[in-house]
Amino acid sequence: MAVMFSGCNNSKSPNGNRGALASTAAEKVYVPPGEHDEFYAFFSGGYSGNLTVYGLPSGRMFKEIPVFSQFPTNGYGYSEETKPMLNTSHGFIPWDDLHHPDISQTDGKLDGRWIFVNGNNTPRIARIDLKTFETDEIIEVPNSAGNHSSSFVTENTEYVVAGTRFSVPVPQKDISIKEYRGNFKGALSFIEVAPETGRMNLKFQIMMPGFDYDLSHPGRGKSHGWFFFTTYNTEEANTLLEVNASQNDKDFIAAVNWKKIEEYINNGGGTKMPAEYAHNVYDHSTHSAKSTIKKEVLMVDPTKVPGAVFLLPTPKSPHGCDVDPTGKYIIGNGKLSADLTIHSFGKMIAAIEAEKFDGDAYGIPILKFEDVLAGQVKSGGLGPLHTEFDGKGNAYTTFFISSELVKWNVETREVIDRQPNYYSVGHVMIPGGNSAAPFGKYAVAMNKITKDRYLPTGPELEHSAQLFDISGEKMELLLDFPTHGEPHYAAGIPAEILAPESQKIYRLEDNKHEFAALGGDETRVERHGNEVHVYMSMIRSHFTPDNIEGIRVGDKVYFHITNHEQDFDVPHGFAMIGANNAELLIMPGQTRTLVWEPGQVGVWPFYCTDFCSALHQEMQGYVRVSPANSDIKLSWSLGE
Ligand code: RUQ
Ligand code: CUA
Repeated sequence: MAVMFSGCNNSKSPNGNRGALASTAAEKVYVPPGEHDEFYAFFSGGYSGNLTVYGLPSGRMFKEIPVFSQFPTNGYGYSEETKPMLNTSHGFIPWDDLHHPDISQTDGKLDGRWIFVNGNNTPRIARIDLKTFETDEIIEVPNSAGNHSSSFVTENTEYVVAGTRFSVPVPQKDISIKEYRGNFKGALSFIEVAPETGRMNLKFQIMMPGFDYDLSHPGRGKSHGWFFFTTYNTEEANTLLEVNASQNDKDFIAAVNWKKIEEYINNGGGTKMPAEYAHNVYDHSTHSAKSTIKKEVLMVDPTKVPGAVFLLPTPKSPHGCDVDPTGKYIIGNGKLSADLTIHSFGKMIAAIEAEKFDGDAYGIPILKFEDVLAGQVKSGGLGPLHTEFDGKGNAYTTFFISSELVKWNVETREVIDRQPNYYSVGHVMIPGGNSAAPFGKYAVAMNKITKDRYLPTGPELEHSAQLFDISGEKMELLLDFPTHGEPHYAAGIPAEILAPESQKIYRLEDNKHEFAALGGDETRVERHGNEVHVYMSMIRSHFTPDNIEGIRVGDKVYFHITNHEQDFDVPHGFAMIGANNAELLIMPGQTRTLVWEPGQVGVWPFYCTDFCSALHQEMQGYVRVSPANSDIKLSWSLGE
């Protein structure tokens, strides 16, 4: 018996089954050592503030890209060069809540140049370069709070969009919360993206009624030029929302004709309004970020632009707002509804042209539910949240309450298959699933509750992702893997689009950092009053200079360190005892600066943190710190 039991335990999970896996599942996710995955998947980190990079189908994690949060692993947000990335109108904010990654598109197809992500808490959008996998730009979104319906891009990445989840007084002012109704407003922001550089610019905001704007997606194909936003709390309640914001049988999807608004503002429409927001840009030649505070925004009153904004009644507190690859259908995932609502873009246009309105909300025309409805998926499940597409005419909707992924046909709206999720699924991702051309081979469900799926790790467990093979009629569960932080959405792309472009080093001859020590003779130490600047270089396996004397208590020491390696995958690290920030991890050809304010007299070491050669442990140096009034002269050794 004992032998039998231990045999069982070796081959089965503790609850005695194989989680309904077919025996071929392992083969389908097995990527042999040394071989590469077929897809990159970028998972939002939610409350980690960062983005994680995984391979599919293996589920292996490759990297965590710091975006909105300080990241001691490489010094992002700690080094002088990257601190400006986290600047906002509220000052330095070293954390955010990152929800929805979206990859740039050209002609509705993923082009793999950038990935955009939103910061939910202190409203921001970041752009990450997919050559370097580094955050290149962060723009704050003014007049907003809880930037949740973001950061989705239009068919040619003309715009990346942000919509406020919480309506607030615009401009902000000191008023009673009881005066919410009519006084609080919801700003929808359209941020244009420069086609060559990706540079973001807040082109205009639309001042909408004080609803909660939850998610959004662009039109595509025929509906290109439109953007759709789900709303809830159209009741405009300001207390006990779980009851008071669920009174209306239907909330709305707001349909925004951004081309029309573009035309309006190009003809001088809109009102300039004071607003303070940070725009932070990282420059790869200076290896440094700059933060600028902007002072103005162009505000559009939608009632002044006839034909620009309409409201589509949608049951019942819709969450996800998803547009199919053809652009014909807009799916409202009414999270308190058992049925899924599918609106028809064509019917919407016809109803608008026939001016068949059913009243208005603050002057914005409301269409009739029956006039825009393409149909419903009946009894798909309970608590629909998000829908993704495979490009073969099928949609995949997550149901949070019934904890399942449901496949249905977009045209017939018949349910084809359903698979349980472990447990309580939020988003689902199919590579390219938010584009005109999805790669419908895998779907990844992102689950909120993990419970018994992994070995327990105390009260907090990582969330789980589940990989399905969706190449056949029925979905097949292949793999479970933990994800870091709380993944909301993710974005996937074939590896063959990104991998060949991935950058290997920064060229030293392109390094324009103002404190770079490029040639050997540029390494030196300079004192300007209490400020000391150390121009340092690093290469296997030494720092130049390695020993420094003449530093005093009360000095502010800037270590500007340039990595002279020009080989792929040879970063060096730098850590200084007693420095109250983090290490630096410096890529080949890059310059980074760490500030250290020595508080104690003595001789203090620094060292390289990344095991870079057999003599890595020898990669070290000392700084002699003398009393504040000492007259020991500044000196340094260059290895003689
Ligand atoms: S959310 S689980 Cu996208 Cu932040 Cu729906
Ligand atoms: Cu350089 Cu270890």
